[in-house]
Amino acid sequence: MKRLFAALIWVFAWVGADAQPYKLLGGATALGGDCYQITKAAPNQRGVVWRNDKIKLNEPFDLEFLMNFGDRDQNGSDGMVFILQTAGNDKLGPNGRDLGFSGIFPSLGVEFDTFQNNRTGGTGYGDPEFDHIAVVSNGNGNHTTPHTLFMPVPALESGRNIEDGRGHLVRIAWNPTARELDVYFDCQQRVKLRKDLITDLFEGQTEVWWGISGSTGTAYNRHTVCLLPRTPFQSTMTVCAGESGTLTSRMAVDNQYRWFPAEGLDNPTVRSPKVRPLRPTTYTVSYRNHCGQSVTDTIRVSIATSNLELGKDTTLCEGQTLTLSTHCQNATTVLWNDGTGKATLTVHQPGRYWVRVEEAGCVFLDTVLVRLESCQEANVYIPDVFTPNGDGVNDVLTLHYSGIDSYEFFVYDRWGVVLYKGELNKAAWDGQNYPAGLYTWVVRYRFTDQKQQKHEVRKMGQVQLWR
Ligand SMILES: [Ca+2]
Ligand SMILES: [Ca+2]
Ligand SMILES: [Ca+2]
Repeated sequence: MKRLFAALIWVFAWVGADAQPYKLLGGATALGGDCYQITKAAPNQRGVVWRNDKIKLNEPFDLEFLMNFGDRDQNGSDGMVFILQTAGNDKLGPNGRDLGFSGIFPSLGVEFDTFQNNRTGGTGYGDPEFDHIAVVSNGNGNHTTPHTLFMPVPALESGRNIEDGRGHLVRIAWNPTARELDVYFDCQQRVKLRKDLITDLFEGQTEVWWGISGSTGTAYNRHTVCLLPRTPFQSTMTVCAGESGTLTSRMAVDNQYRWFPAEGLDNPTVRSPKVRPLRPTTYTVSYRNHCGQSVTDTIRVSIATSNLELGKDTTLCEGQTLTLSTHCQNATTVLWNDGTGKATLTVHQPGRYWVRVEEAGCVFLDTVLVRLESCQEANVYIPDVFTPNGDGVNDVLTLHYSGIDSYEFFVYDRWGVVLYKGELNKAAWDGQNYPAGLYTWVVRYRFTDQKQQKHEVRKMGQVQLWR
């Protein structure tokens, strides 16, 4: 009887890896949760928070932040920049106009710039007078150079000041298929950049460090950022058969979720219902996002099953062996109750046997009871005396049998030398030229029982040769 015991192993691995999710450099400090102060409100500050979970650019990402640029509009500076880079997570540029970002390359930066550098002319830095968003590469914030990939636009469509002491919702989304980077500020799309980041910027590397830096100069502000709960929305998930998993929606602004269908869910109105589907199911969840938009996401839940099957409880004929098999082609590990790890187990004794296999990240268990049975379906009989003296009576040693498919019959002398080997339909041992005495025999035979199961039996005994 198959029994399943399963667990999603990767869930535990993921929790373990999340223990130290960020690295702070410069004046950056952790504020608790996923919030960081990048700079305090003081001149000539700089700081960066690097996340330890690298981003894969060959997969989509969709990140949301709450950025606060301080409350000093007059003499406030310099802003923050969202960075992707492959130089390492020990990098921090200088303070001032490059937002703690210069000198880091290869890199891409989405800058949120609150200070117009060189506003009176000079060498020119290309900063407009309004608080702006731009996309720049390789740590160079000078918008008069080709390093600016997306020219400055007002952070808010209205061009209003963003150093207002309030948190601003920033969303940065990457679509690797369209090779498009989208930046939203307070729910307004402000940037749509088409660029092959992997090839054009990162020399083919697909995994990049990511983080947020910021700085102040002679003018200053306090800069903070919070990563909004951003459980990466899975479009597919797998639940081990017989076990439950957890669906997770993105964060809703009003904490109201509607999952459909409700079948297989413990509660269809919470953000993270437990799911135990009886069949593969596509669930949809509707909610309102931070921008107040009604959003629908779908998750396809599949069920990981196993071919593990030790079969029904069975019997073992006395003196025989039985072979148990997992029938699993794709098991990553196998463990039988005797500690062995092969796909099959040879059973000599009755008892309860169990096996544990890991397959597709799930654990499956099965047990089978093996009872002892005296099988009368096939038998052999070998006399214990024979007299090869030519009198026509009992002159040869003959193996008597019934119900046997095949056998081998061996006679040994006292030193273990084979004197005779008999097979099905082959003549019996005539014992000629051998002295009177005790000889050992071994017979190995095979038969098929009424359930069409094949068995092999080995028997051993002795025969007295008289003259
Ligand atoms: Ca600036
Ligand atoms: Ca700028
Ligand atoms: Ca401003």
